[in-house]
Amino acid sequence: MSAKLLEGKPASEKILAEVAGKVAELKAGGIRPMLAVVLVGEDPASMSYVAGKERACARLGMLSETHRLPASAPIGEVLGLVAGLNVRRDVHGVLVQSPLPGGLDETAVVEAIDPRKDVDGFHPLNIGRMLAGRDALLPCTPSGIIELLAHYGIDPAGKHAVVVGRSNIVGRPLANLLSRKGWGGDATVTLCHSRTANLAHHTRQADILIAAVGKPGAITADMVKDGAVVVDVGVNRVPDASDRRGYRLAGDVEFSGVAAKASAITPVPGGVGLMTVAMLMRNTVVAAGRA
Ligand code: L34
Repeated sequence: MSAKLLEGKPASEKILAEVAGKVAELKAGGIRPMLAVVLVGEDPASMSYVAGKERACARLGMLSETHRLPASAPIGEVLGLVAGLNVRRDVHGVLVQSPLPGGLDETAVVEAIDPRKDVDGFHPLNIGRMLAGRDALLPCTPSGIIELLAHYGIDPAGKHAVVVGRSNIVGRPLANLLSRKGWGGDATVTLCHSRTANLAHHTRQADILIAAVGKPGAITADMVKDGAVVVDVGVNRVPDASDRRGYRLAGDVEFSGVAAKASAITPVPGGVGLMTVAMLMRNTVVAAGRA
């Protein structure tokens, strides 16, 4: 089998076009959607993702502002910044880029964000609403994966989806969305992680295999069933002297071997990452529309 490439570009462009329409409606009503991003420290990958989010806002005619703090910023300063953004009427979405530098309590920061402005969907109120199957701001990477599958006509209903990785950002919420009732869900889900015994035994059962491990080459061809749909969430920087940046991007999936076996596979870059940004834009206009 040779896999179909599930490119993020067409799927994300369709969502961004819808979002652009909503931005126009909001502007006609006197509301200009605004995303505020908090970036603590100078992690190069985080700086690049945040730049991508700013570009997406600008392209759609939305406002954005990025608040940069040094890695040495005390927790009180981060919390104070968030508190200020919470009460600003012109700010509709607030996002604190993860990971925070060591020593800063990520949970405390996330819980300080006004749930109505929590466009990452990380606040416990939004997580709880998601778990209960209610309307909520949903986390961007997991909801982006659901949208990506739908765009390519892949319906998880009745399929066995195996998620590898249990992070709060991706694996855990994605397992929930795939198993929930109705559109984009209805899958039977297995959630694997670093303590899973015989990982390959589980991944080989997957009709839809999602790799969200953060380790290049973690999923190899022998771990994949013939004809499986493979979604690669990893964005790993691998040192590469032949690249002008000194690194290249690699997913969690050993691409060439797995692509030979799978029926469909997402590329890295150009796959899930683009969906994450598109869903963030959608959440921001949703939050602005409710303001
Ligand atoms: N708070 N922290 C918070 N919210 C998020 O939604 C994120 N995430 C993850 C890391 N921390 C976060 C992101 O924004 C991962 N992530 C993210 C966003 C965009 C891209 C990848 C990850 C992306 O655009 N990837 C491009 C390549 C980017 C590059 O060249 O480095 C791609 O095509 O995959």
